[in-house]
Amino acid sequence: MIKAAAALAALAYTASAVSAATPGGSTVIGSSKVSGMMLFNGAPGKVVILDKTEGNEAQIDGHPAWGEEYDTESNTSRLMRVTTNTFCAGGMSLGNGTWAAFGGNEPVGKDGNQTQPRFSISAPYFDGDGGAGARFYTPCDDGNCDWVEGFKMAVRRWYPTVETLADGTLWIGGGEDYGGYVTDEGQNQPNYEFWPPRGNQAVDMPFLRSTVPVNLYPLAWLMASGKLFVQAGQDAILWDLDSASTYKELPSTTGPMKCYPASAGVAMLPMTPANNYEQEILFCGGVQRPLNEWGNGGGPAYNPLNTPASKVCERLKPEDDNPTWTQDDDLITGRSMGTFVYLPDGKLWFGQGVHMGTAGYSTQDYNKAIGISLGDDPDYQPMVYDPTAPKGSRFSTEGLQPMKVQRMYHSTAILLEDGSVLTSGSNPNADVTFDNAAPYTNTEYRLEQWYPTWYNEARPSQLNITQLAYGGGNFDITLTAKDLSDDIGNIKKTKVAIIRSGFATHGVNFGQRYLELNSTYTANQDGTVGGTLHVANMPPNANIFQPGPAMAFLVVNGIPSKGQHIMVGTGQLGDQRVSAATPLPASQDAPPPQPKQSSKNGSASGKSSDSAAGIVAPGLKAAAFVGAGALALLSIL
Ligand SMILES: [Cu+2]
Repeated sequence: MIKAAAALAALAYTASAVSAATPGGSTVIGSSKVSGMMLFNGAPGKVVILDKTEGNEAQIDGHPAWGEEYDTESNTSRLMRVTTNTFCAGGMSLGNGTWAAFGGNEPVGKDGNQTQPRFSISAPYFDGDGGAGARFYTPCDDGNCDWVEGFKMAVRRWYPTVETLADGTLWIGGGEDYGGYVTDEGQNQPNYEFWPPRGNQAVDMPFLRSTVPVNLYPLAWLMASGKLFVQAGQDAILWDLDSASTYKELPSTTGPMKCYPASAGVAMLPMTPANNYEQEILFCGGVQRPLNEWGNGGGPAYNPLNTPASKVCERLKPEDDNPTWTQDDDLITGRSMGTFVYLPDGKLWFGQGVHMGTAGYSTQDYNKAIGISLGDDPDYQPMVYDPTAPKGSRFSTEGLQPMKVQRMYHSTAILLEDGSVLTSGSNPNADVTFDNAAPYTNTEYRLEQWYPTWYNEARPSQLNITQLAYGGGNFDITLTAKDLSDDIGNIKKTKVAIIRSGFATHGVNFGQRYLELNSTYTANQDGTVGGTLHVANMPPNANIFQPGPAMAFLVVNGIPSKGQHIMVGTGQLGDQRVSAATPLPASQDAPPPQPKQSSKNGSASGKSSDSAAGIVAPGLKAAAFVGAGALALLSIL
């Protein structure tokens, strides 16, 4: 009897150990049907995965599938219709909630070979030319919406970067006509264009000519002034989009190469009231080799598999009066293709990638065991980076277990609503491959979810906001004793974080931003634990955090609520109706404990006790996320 009970208990323990989330650990939650070369969080509980054209087993419309929407709560998915070759596209969300994926490759057959005749849509994959492709997806409620194709950019772009602008339209820059390890002058695209198109012509950008050969997926962020910061090779500029000219040449770094295929991990550091929304970019890892060794489209002029990836982290404030590259803490282990993902608490998860070599693949004789991969020795150990920690202690692996699945070339990671990180992909092969001698270089479909150390803590209530304006009125959030973990002291440690998780591909989550809203508080004056958080709208400058979809988290003492999908801005392209910010009331602490007395009339901060609600600027309608996002594709043409 006792024995049976013990056996049962052991069984129960095993079962829960398998299914439960281990803080600091991870779980393989299922498998995608297409390999996760591109990944974004498009709607509550739903991520979209895009692959390149290849021989996935899952079929749609008589050809292999290359797109999928995966439900992270039910672990079910539906295939999506993507027919033009998305290898290696770039993408981002527009200010109206539509997602876009631009560029890629010509039609290919098996093993990525050109179709015969070239550019024909033919067996076995029946894919179309994605070189200048522009594809759009607007999330909807009914599980039926899909990619809409048939639009074209002005030029072909393989490896383009996409950044949202202050009016919610897109900047699409760089890339090359056809694939290659690095850019060749013959097929470089030293230019950019907009979507919706402005005159249907690419605008010349000399910086993308002078940075050949290491300028694919140029690293670009819109800055508070409206200038575009662009980094490629070891150089950097601020670009004036209005005059279409270089506004300022920034110092070059002597540190590692950061652009693809060196593929450093990059992120704009969280913008907070405490740092006055200062914009600082962090670059970690990559590969340090002289410019003349990067070779050409066919492959590198050195053997990357013998080259350890860099540990070096550098920061730059592009709009400082005198911007300088400053050394940050080293990565704990060197990394190419490492990926930063914001966590709602204001720290950054860093994972994925390899210790040796670079992104990309090419047929060489370096190491046949790993097929054609130019990177090796995957790093399974995630780190957490705390930008506010004292120097010397910013990276930590404390309490973090190694991940289970390698994430080499063509892998991705994205933030989920519950504050965990979903990782997908890895496929350093020209086509679906299961027979490399080193199995970790085979095509990978497993999805693995990583859990922050606070994952199982009691969480504050989810916010009930749907839309945020730029400036204008403030709104109140009622904080219960439960939200504050029964400790009134936590009201001082409460914030609202807005995160755009962005469009993940090739080790970069394009468009990723973190902004803490300005806030003050009024603690309950009656001695009970609770109060009101007074929260400002977005700062009155759409360059700081561009319009479009994002998630909002209530964070109390470092523990976040579940993320609420919201719309930042009007939900439409064009003028975002920026207005001056209304000052917040001064914070009011709880009175010091008094001798007990009757307090029938003593309750009350006098603040609204409504549940949290987003207040938007006058003239804006608070719209549900899907409502704001579901607009006719016509409006972006
Ligand atoms: Cu690629």
